Amino acid sequence: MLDLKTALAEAASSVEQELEFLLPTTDTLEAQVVDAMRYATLNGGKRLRPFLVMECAKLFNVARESALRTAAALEMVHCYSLVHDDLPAMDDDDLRRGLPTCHKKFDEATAILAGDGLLTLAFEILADEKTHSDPKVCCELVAALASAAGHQGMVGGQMIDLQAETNPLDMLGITRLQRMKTGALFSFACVSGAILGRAPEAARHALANYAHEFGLAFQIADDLLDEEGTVSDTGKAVGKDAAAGKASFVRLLGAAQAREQARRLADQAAKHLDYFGEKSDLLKDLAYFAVERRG
Ligand code: GRG
Repeated sequence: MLDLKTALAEAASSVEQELEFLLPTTDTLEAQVVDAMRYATLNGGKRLRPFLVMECAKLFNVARESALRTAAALEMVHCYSLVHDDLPAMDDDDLRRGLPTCHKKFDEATAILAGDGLLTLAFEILADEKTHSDPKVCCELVAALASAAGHQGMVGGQMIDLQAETNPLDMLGITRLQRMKTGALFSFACVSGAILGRAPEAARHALANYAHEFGLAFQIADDLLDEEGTVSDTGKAVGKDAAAGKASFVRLLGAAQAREQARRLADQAAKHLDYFGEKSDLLKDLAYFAVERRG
């Protein structure tokens, strides 16, 4: 079996090609927003969410094109969230993935539109029969991504996060916030494989539980990187959350305990995959990678 590093690189390269193919190009008057959509998406990134889609889809022998299109659609939603998160009205960041943020490269209005364009294109892709021949499966994908990205998921979590600067949260509050803001897209990444493969309920449950623990472990690692990482590790500004006085797992638990908790969560995430046997080994490895990563 491939080692995780090679498998991640292969998935990243496949999704890059698919994104390149699915993202429009134009020389008509609206070209600037299309250029900004491409700039915000074809710019590196770890492509962890697409990898999760592809690996989970493999558990159910899903056709590669279905998995790739779903992976690319999800990455577009993730990239939209990064573009909007970087705006002056939100985190006000100049650097993303080691490059100028979308509003710095273009302008604020273009960045807002580019995010909107990516979000809506993602749903167009999922609704297309090329993603799955059964319209019910397409509808299920669309509904699941809408709920993960919307007010009960990422958008709701972002709202709570913005308010957390003035309304500090306790452990339960932070866990709920992170489950919504970061965890919901990871859950979609895992469960979409099961939707595409029309998997039984028990398999969906196992993947949803894996995604839940994975998302929290990933977030704790992100908090640790914000406190301990460097700009060259992460390709973005660091230390901002702490400077803004935002409560985080690391601030509440301290770095050592937070790291321990992240490792425990990775163990638990891996345990949920026992249901799938050794076919899920790379997903197990990914949970540990998410905790130990440096960027
Ligand atoms: C604006 C609706 C809206 C939501 C924004 C996802 C998000 C919500 C904000 C991003 C800010 C942030 C640092 C969140 C913490 C976790 C996270 C999503 C990190 C970035 O994901 P990675 O590490 O990034 O997978 P790459 O660049 O590798 O894709």
